[in-house]
Amino acid sequence: MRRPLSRRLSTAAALVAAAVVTPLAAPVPAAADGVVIGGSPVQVSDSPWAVALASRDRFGGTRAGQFCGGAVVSPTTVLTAAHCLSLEVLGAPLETVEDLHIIAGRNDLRAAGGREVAVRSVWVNEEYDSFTNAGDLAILTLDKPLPKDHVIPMAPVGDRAYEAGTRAQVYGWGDTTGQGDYARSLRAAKVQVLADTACEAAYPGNADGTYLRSVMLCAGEVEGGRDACQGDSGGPLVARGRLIGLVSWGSGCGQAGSPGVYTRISELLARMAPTAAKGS
Ligand code: 4AZ
Repeated sequence: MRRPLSRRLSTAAALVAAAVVTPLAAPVPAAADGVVIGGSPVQVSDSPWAVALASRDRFGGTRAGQFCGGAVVSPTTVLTAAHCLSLEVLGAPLETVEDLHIIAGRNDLRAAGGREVAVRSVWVNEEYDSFTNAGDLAILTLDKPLPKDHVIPMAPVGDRAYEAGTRAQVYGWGDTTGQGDYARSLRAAKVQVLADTACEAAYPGNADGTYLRSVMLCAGEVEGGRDACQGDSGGPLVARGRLIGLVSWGSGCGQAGSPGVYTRISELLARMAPTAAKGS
């Protein structure tokens, strides 16, 4: 049975609401599609916390309606990007999208397998600024719990996983070439956490956007070539086995001098309850 989405505030969401607030600068929002540039296929069984966000009603059934990514942080909680749920991306108000669901445990979007779980409620960060892209976070509460082994811990404030030079991987079913060649199967690209100064230099506040180190995370390769892209938005950036970012925005995909920008997970945790901040 289909149920309309609501924007009921969960406890976690309320905590986050209190938290992710503010920041603000000016970038170019990431699109509704996602692509991992310069990546290679991975088994979703090895990264079960990487899920697809989908609506066949809005995006058609060819690729099971996939349009963004998400990260499983509790059996019933998936983090994604706020911009994935915008009118611009959905082409309709969120409240009217009745078949929003996540797809877990499925490598090939054109095959069966894994599970599709309806989204029961959605919390979109009220502070998300579609012009600046700051606060690009939404929390989905699932209708039924996923197995516990799907959950990835979030890296707390001060975790070494955020240090520049740390190897990371970004996951998604997005465009793999920048030409609209959307992946059938989950892919991952090896990137590294870059110094905030790299993104501040790339996105100082011009038309491409403004990088805000307090709420965003910079990752990619200095020479380009490996990056997230359209369709990967909302998907996980993982380092040291922990979630450090969500695909958010950037200028193009995989271009030298234009790193990927991610929603910084520690910002979220820092504003949540102490127990959550410990990653438990
Ligand atoms: C997008 O449009 C998008 N290269 C996502 C990530 C990046 C650029 C665009 C980063 O969804």
